[in-house]
Amino acid sequence: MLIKKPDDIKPSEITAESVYLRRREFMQLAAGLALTPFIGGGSVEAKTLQSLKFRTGSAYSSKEAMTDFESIATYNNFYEFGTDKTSPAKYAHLLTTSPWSIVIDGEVSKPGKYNLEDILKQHALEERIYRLRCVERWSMVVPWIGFPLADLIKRFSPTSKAKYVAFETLHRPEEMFGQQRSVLNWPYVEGLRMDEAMHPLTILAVGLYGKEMPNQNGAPIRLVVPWKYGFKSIKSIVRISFTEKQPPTSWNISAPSEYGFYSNVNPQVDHPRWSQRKERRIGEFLRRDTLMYNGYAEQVADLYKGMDLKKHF
Ligand SMILES: Nc1nc2c(c(=O)[nH]1)N[C@H]1C(S)=C(S)[C@@H](COP(=O)(O)O)O[C@H]1N2
Ligand SMILES: [Mo]
Repeated sequence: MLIKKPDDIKPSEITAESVYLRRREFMQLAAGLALTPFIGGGSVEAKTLQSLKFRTGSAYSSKEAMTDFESIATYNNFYEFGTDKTSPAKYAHLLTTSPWSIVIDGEVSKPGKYNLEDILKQHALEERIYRLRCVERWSMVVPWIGFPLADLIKRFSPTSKAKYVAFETLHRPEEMFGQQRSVLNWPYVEGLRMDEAMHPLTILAVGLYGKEMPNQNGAPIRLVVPWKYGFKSIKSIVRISFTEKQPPTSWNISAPSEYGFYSNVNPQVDHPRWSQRKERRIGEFLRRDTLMYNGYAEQVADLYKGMDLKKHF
């Protein structure tokens, strides 16, 4: 996100499925030659995505047209697999997502290391169709499958000292070769204020389009905070910590003048290097006006009452 000046999406960047699949085969071959140690003899086939059971019809879902699956699964930001939009779809299959556990620690009554399967048994899944707005000025509408983060937080009962929730992505450079270069401070970390984390719009997602999460979208479990720029929605989470102090966040560490802790979608606050007033919805030609809080102002504006949003960007 820092390396190239963001540009509009060229149609050539979003390839048709057949082209993409053929190119992926080629890239896997190339990866096999160049990156043999990371493949480790395992299968290089992308995993077959299992269907999930879930409820539909959430009142929080957007009624806008959904972005097609191919675009959602081939135009990604996941720097652990390279900085190009197309790299995650090519290389994320190298990540082993099972078994998976999550460490819950910090200011919490029930700390521990929990198997993801055991956590998921406690939560009914639902579909949430949300707008996602990247700081690079493109947007999508994604039918996520997940459950409210608030439900998980209540289950582990944070102490009264817990003011923030911090999240950490897996650090496994042998499978995430992007972590072999210091593009970012690994592991990727993010955080929310407790009231943001408890907000009913905030979910942990384990799938999209009715199936389990493609690796490139953050399998097996990622955060989705729809009123914030996409980078707050951290992927492939292995740790959730409850803290008294505001936790560090990867993009803020990397470029503090460009990425603040809050990172709410706000067309009135320019990124230092570009305006945030407009966005390109993937698949559309004309740009749209970017909406305050990505269109979720009615639900979330109260959380920021009295805050100077130019200072707390
Ligand atoms: N661990 C991790 N999480 C991440 C990122 C990343 O590079 N690493 N990129 C972020 C950015 S900048 C965006 S826009 C979204 C993209 O999510 P998507 O690829 O599912 O559309 O993931 C976010 N979560
Ligand atoms: Mo992003």
